[in-house]
Amino acid sequence: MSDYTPTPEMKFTFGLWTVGSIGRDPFGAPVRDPKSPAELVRLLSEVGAYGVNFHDNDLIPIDAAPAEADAIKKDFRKALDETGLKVPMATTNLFGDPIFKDGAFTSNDAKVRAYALQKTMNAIDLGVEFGASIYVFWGGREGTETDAAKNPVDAIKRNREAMNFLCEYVLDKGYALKFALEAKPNEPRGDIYNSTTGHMLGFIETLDHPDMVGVNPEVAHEHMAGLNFTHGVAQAWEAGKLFHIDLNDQYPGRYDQDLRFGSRDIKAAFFLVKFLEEVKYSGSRHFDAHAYRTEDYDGVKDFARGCMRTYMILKEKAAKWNTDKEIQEIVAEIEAQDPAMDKYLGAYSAEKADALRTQDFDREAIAKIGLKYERLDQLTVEVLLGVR
Ligand code: GLT
Ligand code: MN
Ligand code: MN
Repeated sequence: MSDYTPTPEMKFTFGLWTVGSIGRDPFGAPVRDPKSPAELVRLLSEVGAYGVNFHDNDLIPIDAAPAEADAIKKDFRKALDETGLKVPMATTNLFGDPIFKDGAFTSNDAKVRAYALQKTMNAIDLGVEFGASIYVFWGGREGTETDAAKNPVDAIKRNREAMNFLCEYVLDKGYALKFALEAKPNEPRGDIYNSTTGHMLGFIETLDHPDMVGVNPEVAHEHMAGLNFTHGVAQAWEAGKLFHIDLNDQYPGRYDQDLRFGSRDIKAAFFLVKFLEEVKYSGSRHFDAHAYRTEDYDGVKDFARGCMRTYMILKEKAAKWNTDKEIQEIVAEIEAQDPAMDKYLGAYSAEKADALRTQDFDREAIAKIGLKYERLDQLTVEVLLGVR
């Protein structure tokens, strides 16, 4: 058993907005005093994180004067240099300012769409200045409360136009930067366009530079929609599109909770970690979550340490699952293939189809075989509960 100390290879990262959350919610005022970006870098270093990500306005307030912006950047840079923390990802806040009340890239107002492009170009420059190689797009306001307000096809076209423009901008500047699109079904809008990772994957293929664009799936966003997160992640991975990942937790059917990773659906978290480790996912493991509103900054550190520790524990449990004798016997049985079927499966040929037509299948006998999935799942639960 290890001591679950985070290592740089795990690439555990947090957004400034995560540990920096001051606990404001729609019903209540902040419960923690704000900390500067540099202070948050030091907090993250203390808990053992590898890196820190930011929105343009997490670092530099939207109305900061140039001198103020320079001073903040200097301070932030100093904290990064002193701690060795990296900035693997950056993003734009296209949701907080009132100008984005009807969306940014999909707004009906051309001035808003143009401003959103301008803001994003500046934010891309800022991210690249601090070393980011992944740029996330979370279109929290790209949606509607009423479909009377916007034609969804126009919204798709506007979104595409913006992505194409910004890909060209990156190419023009010669930046080594890839985009990762993050889906969410709703909140803060009533409904958000491209609501799941699957929608995003479809959308990406319609862009001018699909090779530059992947996804940033978030646990909570797929769980809000009642979906299986690992399946979405697997689809993205298989398509070569898993550029980034947002780890947290969420009860389905509730408001956006952004809970500590693994704190709600431990089995789903286990299968996710097992998947990421087995495919050797090498991107950031970014925790996009918040400490409970009940916490002070010691509690925020508990929260951040907890996210990373749970990941490391689940990684160890996955290794245990892979070497558990009884589990592996069942897995071997499940995966055993009947070589007599090889001649029918795989790529189509007319001969194969003809031969297959004449094969007899004993449907009843095949269907009668028990598959032992109950036993397999119970053994999984017992690994997780620490009794195996
Ligand atoms: C916001 C949202 C997250 C996104 C962040 C990036 S901001 O907190 O809830 O899911 O990843 O814009
Ligand atoms: Mn997120
Ligand atoms: Mn979220």
